[in-house]
Amino acid sequence: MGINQDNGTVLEKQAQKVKPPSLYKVLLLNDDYTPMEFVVAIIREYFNKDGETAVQIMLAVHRDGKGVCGVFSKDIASTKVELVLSHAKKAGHPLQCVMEEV
Ligand code: TYC
Repeated sequence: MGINQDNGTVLEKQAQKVKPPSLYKVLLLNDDYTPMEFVVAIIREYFNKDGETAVQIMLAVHRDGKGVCGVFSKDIASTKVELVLSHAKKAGHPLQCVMEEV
């Protein structure tokens, strides 16, 4: 069932059940060993923040135990988590990164 156009095409009405894609926060978790400069570099590289913003986010994580670096679609969030974890592991730091539905 659809709306007939005079050029012969039919526009189907979108089903009401279609939902907007879920969004996910990507968070860094604090630990006692990862150097502050490394965390700042990670935030700049993977979350596209300037130096000042990256320092603020890092200090908030250091103080509060965790902090949001950005909000993304599920696929992008999960890719960011994997890239951050793999970079930290390769560098020998225990930095943890997780995603959480908004
Ligand atoms: N707490 C760490 C230190 O004192 C710094 C740090 C900040 C580690 C944020 C992880 O997600 C983190 N060196």
